Amino acid sequence: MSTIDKTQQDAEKRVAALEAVKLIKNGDVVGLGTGTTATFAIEEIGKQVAKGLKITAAASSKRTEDLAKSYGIQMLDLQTLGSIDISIDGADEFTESLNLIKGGGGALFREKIIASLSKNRIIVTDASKKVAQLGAFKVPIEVIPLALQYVMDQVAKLNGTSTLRLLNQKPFITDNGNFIIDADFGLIAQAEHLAEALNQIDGLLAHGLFIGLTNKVIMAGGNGVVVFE
Ligand code: ABF
Repeated sequence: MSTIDKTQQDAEKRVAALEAVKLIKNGDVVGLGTGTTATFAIEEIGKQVAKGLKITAAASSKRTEDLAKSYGIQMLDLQTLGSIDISIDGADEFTESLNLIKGGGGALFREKIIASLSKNRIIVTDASKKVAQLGAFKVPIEVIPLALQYVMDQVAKLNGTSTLRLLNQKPFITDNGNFIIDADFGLIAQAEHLAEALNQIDGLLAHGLFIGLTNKVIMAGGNGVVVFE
């Protein structure tokens, strides 16, 4: 991607994020996503908090938690949280039926818990994330390390090709101390079925197919903001 394209994409991410932050009300418990688009939202929430917006929040990753704290946002412990009013997070791919692939940043497990706890789940994206069918982006899968080979073998039975995610030539380690495999299933004809099949694999903590976990996608593109709901 050229610098101009990247600048344009960042501008779109910011527009979408700011639009989502308008949905937050005083008193809300807010779920904070991870990634560059969610970061634009967190920065804006920080500005609104400085101006007097009263909210509390829960983070989908350590880096989001640190960022939110740096903006003076009051953070809650996810462990004891029974409900979240609104969450704002990014995605790697989405369809008009509001199915997603998430987890490119490696925070998919907590992102899924945040989405599951949330009454209003908002996804913010630039126009590049919209697809007719999920699957060009590989499906991130968080795996308990000792089950790595077992999970990769089960993924292969579902016609997926697994690649262990690396960082500096070592396995990428999630906030939960686990590995990520990126699984290539090709274009996914029936995402619901694949998600269900992956859910059955022991040792697989979470996968990046988010089915029925989104109320609204706010996408900003060259023609302005488009909302899918
Ligand atoms: C998180 O950040 C992830 O689930 C997704 O992988 C990624 C989106 O990235 P970005 O907002 O940086 O494009 O929401």
